[in-house]
Amino acid sequence: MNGRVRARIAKVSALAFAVAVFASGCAKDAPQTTLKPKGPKAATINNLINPVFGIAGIVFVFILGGALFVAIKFRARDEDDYDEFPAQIHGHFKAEITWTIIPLLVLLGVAVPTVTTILDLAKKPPANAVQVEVYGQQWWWEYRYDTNGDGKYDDIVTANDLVIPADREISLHIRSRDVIHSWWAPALNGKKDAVPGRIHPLSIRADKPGEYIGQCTEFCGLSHAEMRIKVVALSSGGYESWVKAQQKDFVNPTDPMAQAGWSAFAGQCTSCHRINGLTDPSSSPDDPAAATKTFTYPASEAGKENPQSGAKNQVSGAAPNLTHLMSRTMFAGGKFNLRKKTAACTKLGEDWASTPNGIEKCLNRKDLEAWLRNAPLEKAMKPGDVMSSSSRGMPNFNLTEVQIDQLVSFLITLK
Ligand code: HEC
Ligand SMILES: [Cu+2]
Repeated sequence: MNGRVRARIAKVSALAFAVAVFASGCAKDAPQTTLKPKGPKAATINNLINPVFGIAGIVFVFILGGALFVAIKFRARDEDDYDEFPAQIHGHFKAEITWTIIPLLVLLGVAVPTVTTILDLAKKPPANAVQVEVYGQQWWWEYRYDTNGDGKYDDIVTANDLVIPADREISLHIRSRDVIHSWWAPALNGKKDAVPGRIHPLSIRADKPGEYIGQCTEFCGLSHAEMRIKVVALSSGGYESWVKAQQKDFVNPTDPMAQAGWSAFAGQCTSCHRINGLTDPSSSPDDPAAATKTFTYPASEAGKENPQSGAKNQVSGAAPNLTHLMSRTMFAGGKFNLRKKTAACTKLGEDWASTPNGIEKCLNRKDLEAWLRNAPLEKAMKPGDVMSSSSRGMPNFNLTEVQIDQLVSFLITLK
């Protein structure tokens, strides 16, 4: 192969690589693109991106084109050219004014719409906005709702899926329990950091019902990449019924397997997880279904790291509230889907279809069992979720397979 052929091959492959990199930006199924806004806030941002990108493109073509033009037109043609100094234009008044004023005008042209966009996005949400506190944890998002307008975010406490009504403004109050996270659902608005000790406002609004995907965008530890965001926008009727369902308390399970899981849960899981209105299975050991005494959580845990102790719906501070676990679409910070569509699955009864997005799917029993078997297992489950008394994660309990089956039977009743 001679040198020229080799150089050509190198050129063609460099071009092919550049095209491939460029084309990879055009993926069809790219739910996290900011360039396809699905709500007015994101549309406002997009309306700024487009003209600014256009201006930047013109500047790019103009400058590079000019540089190329000069480089080619005035290139050295023979030996003498190397010694000759080009004509100097230092102090050329007209030229210097021109190349100062043009960039100034360009920057002004970009600054005006930028500032109006910032002011637009900073507008206070209307009084009837849905109020939700977003609470960043290592590594999952908790969502706490104030549905009765008393200023306390204790009416619904949930995790992973942020359920909202479509076509209504949602006023988010973004906080963090531990480290700095950043909340970003690109189709709905820009990102906002979640910083311990601060509350950052962000409004979102989805034009239509649907799911809007995002993720934590501030490195927050080992499982940062597994701290996903999913906004589930429902019709207003769908949202109202979701709110009603979420405010229902725990119902004693009747299936014997689930009852055994209930006892196991009360014994091992309640130091971290809350279930609203959980009754105490040990108050009536012979007939757990008859248990009526409300479960009391260990005194050591009461109010610990809990900014709203005494709240109506229990916030544990450090672990997801599981009262309506089965109404979610994913678990463990969105690392796993809670449901799976498989041909041969066991349907889980009538209520099963009442997922927030109304899609009937089967339980992802395999991952849920694996989670209980050993959540912190490196790679398999969630790295960094290592058990120690001070750890943030879900520990390994060394549960037996029988206990795992019982616990899953119990968790399934948390609709
Ligand atoms: C030491 C505190 C702790 C204990 C005890 C604990 N968990 Fe967890 N659990 C967590 C944390 C923290 C998470 C969230 C982890 C994540 O998403 O990274 C979690 C997540 C879960 C989830 C997923 C929930 C969701 O919405 O993402 C389930 C289900 C669960 N735990 C069940 C159990 C069961 C059953 C037990 C008792 C056998 C138990 N947990 C005991 C801390 C705990
Ligand atoms: Cu994070």
